[in-house]
Amino acid sequence: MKRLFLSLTLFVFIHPTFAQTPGVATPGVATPGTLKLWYKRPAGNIWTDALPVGNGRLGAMVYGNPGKEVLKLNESTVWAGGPNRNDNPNALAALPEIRKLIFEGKHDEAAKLAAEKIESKTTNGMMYQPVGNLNIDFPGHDKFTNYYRELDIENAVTTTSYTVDGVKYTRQIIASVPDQVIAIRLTADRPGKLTFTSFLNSPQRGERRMEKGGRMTFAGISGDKEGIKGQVAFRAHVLVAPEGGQMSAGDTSLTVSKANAATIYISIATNFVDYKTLTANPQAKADQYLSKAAAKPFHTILKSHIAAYQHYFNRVKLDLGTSEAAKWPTDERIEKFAAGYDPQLVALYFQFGRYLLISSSQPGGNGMPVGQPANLQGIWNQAMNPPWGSKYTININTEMNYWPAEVTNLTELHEPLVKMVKDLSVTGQETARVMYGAKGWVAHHNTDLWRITGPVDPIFYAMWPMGGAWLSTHLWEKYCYSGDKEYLKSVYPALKGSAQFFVDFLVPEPTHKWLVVVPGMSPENAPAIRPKTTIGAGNTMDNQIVYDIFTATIRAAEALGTDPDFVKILKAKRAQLPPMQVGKFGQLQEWLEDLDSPEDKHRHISHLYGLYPSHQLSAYRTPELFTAARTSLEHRGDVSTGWSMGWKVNWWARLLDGNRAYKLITDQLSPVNAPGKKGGGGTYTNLFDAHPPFQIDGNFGCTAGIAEMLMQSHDGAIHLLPAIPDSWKNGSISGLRARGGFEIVTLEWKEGKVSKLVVKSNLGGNCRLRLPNELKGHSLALAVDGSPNNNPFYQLLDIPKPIVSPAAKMPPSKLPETALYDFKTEKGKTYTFTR
Ligand code: FUC
Repeated sequence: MKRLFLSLTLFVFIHPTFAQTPGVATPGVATPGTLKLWYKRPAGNIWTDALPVGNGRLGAMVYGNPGKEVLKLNESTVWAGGPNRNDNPNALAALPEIRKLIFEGKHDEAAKLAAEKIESKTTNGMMYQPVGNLNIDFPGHDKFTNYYRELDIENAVTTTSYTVDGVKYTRQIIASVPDQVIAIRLTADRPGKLTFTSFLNSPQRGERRMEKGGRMTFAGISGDKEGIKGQVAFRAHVLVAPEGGQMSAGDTSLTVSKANAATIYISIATNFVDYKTLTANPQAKADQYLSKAAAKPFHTILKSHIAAYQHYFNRVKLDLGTSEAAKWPTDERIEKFAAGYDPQLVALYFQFGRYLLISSSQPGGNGMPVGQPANLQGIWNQAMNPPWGSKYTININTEMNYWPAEVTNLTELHEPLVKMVKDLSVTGQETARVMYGAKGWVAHHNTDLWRITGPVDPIFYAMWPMGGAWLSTHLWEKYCYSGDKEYLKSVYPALKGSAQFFVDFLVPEPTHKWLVVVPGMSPENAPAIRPKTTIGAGNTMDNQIVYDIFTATIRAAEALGTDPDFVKILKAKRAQLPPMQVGKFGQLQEWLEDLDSPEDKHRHISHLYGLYPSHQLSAYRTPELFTAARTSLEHRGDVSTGWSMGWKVNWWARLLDGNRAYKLITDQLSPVNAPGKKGGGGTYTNLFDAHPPFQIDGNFGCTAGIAEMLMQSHDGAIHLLPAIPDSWKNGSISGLRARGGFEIVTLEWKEGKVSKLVVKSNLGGNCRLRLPNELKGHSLALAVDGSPNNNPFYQLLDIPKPIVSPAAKMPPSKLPETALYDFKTEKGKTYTFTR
C-alpha cells in the first residue's frame, strides 16, 4: 500500500486551537440542558437513534459510536432518474366516459377504465437517495466510560464525549449554511492521543479516490428507476486536517496518528441546476465549497453557523413549565412521558420541529439558490429505495411539513416550497392540457425533484387532481402573514393557474347541478359500500380545496387590483360548489353521498381539511359544521400513523379542546415500539416521528399543533390560549406570528388566563383579540361577536349553509367563555396589556 506522510506544521498554522465560542458548550463541558436531546449510549447501528444535522442542502445522521463513528450523508438534489414526465395522454378521450360511469353510480367500472387510461404508464416518481457514509474508526475505543451524546438544538451542534484509558475524547459536528460544509471537530484532552482512520463508502455507483493533501473523494451517479437512467452526478470531498501527529494515506482511507486534535470538512455537490437542467459541474462546486471552508478553523465555522442558525431559531421561545424529568436522557423521557409530568419535553419537541425545518429547508441567498423543500424524511435518508421514495406526497405530507413555517416565525423557510409550487405551475400546465383538456395547471398526489405532475401509483391512490391546488393555498397563506404585495405578485400567476384549471375542469353533477371535481377522491379512503374504489365526484375535501383556491385567487386579484373579469367567473363558479353536508350520524360527510361509517378508522380524515389547515369551519360562525367535525373526529378515534396524530393535535386545537389535543401529543410522544402498543405511530429515541417508519411530517404537524393550542388567527381574531390543557396552567411563549402582520412578542399566562400580552403590529390596522379573560391597556374596546373586523386579513369566509340530514343528532356545542376586544394599531408599533 502506498503511504503518504505529510508534514503537519502547516495544519497547526492554519488551524489554531479551538477557542471557546460564547453560548456554546466547549468540548468537555457538554451537559444535559433544556434544549438538548441527550443520551447515555451510542446509536450503535440504529439509524433512528442517530442524531440529525443539516443545512437545508446537506444532511448527516451522526451515530456517536466511540470505536466506529458513522455519518450517513445526504445532499438534497441526489435523486434517482432524471428529467421526465408521467402524464397519460389517453386520459382526455376517456374522461367523458369515466365521468358518465361515476354519475351512473358505476364506480368500479369507472375505476377500471381510469386504471387503463389515467394511471401513469411511464413513471411513478423517482426516489430521494443517499450520498454515502463517512466512517471514522478509532482503534481501541470500543471500551469506554463516561459516555455522553447530545444534540443541542439551541446551537445546532451535536457532541459526543467519552473516556478511554483516562483520556477524554470529544466530537462536535455541525452542518453549516454559511460555509456549505459539514464540519467535524475531534479532540482529546491530552496531547498526541488522537488516532483514527477515516474512509468513505456508498451504496451508490461511483468511484472512491484518494487525493493529495489529506483529501478523499467519492464520485457517484444516482440510481436508475422505471427506465429512467440516474443522471444526478455528485461528488463528496472529505478533507482531514489534523493538528500535531502524523497523517498517512492508504488507497481509500486516511489515517491520523497521535494528533492533538483534527477538523474534518465534508463538501458535497451535484450537477443539479433545476428540475430540467443537470449541467452544473459537481467537482468544481464541491471544490469551491471545500477550499473556502477549509481555509477556516473549526471555531470560525462554528461561530458563523450558530449565528446563521439562531437568526431563525431564537425568534420563538416556549416555556410550559419545568420538569424533573429533564434529568433523564431523552429516550427515557419518551418512555416515561405518558405516565409522568414532563411539559419541558413538549417544549423540546416543539423546538425540535423548528430545528428540523431550519435544518432541512433553506431559502438560499448569499450565492446559494433556493433549496429543495423538506421531503418525506426532511433531508435524511439512508436507503437507496426508501419508503414511498422519500419524495413529496402532496395529499397531506408535504403540506404538513410547512404548517409550522408561518406561525412559528420561520417564513423564509417556506421559500423552497413556494419555489416548488412555481415549478409545478409550469410542469403541470402540460398535464392539465394533455390529460384533461384544461387551461391552468394541475398536480396529482405526488411529485419529486423532477416536478412530475401526472398520477402516481395505482388509481386507488392516484386519482386526485388536487395536490397542486392544496400546495397553492400555501402561497396565499404566506401572504396573509406578511402582507407583502411584491411577494403576492410573484406567486399570483401560480395561484391563478391553479384556479384556472378548476374553472375548466369542474362539471355539474346530475342531482343538484353542483359543480364538482370528477374524477377525484377523498385521499386514499374508500367508502364501506365500495371498499376497493376511491374514485368519485364532489368529495368534501375536493370541494373545500376548490373553494379555498378560488377564494385565495379572488382575494389576491383584489389585493393586486387585477383580473376583474376572472374574479367574476371565480365568484360565480364558487357559488355553485356543493355545500358541506352533515350526515345521518351527525358527522361531516366525507363524500357527496352519506356514506360514512362510524367504524371507519382511516388515517386520512380529509374532509376535516376544512377545519384545519383551512378555516371554513368555525366554532363561532358554523356551529353545525363544527359539531359535525367533532363527531367525525370522535368516530375515527386517536390511534393512527404519526402524521395523522399530528393532524389530530391541530384539529382538537381548532375544536378548542386542549385536553384532547394534549392526549394526542401524549400518544405521539410514546415510544414507537412500546410493549403492548396497539398499532399506530409514535416517536423514535431521536425524537423523529414514526409513521412508522420515520416520516418527518408528524414532527412538523405536532409542532404546528402546539402553536395552534396557544394561539390561533384564522377566525376573525387573534385567539389567545384557545386550547390549553389543564396541565399547562402557567407558561409563556414569545415570537409567534399571527395573520395580518402581527407578532405575539410575549404571551404569558397564569392559571390558564392571559396575564401579559405584548403585540407588535407590522402592518397597522385593527387588531381583534379573543381570550379567556379580561385584559387592560392601550384603549382596548370591547367587540361584539359577529361584528365585522375591518382588518382585511381577518375578513371572514362566507360558507354556504350546510345541508343537515334529518336523522342527525346534533349535540349542542358548549364554547368556553371568551372576551373579545378591538384596538387600533399603527405600523411598527408594539402594544402591551396586562390582566
Ligand atoms: C400517504 C399516506 C401514507 C404515507 C404516505 C407517504 O400516502 O396515506 O400513510 O404517509 O403518504
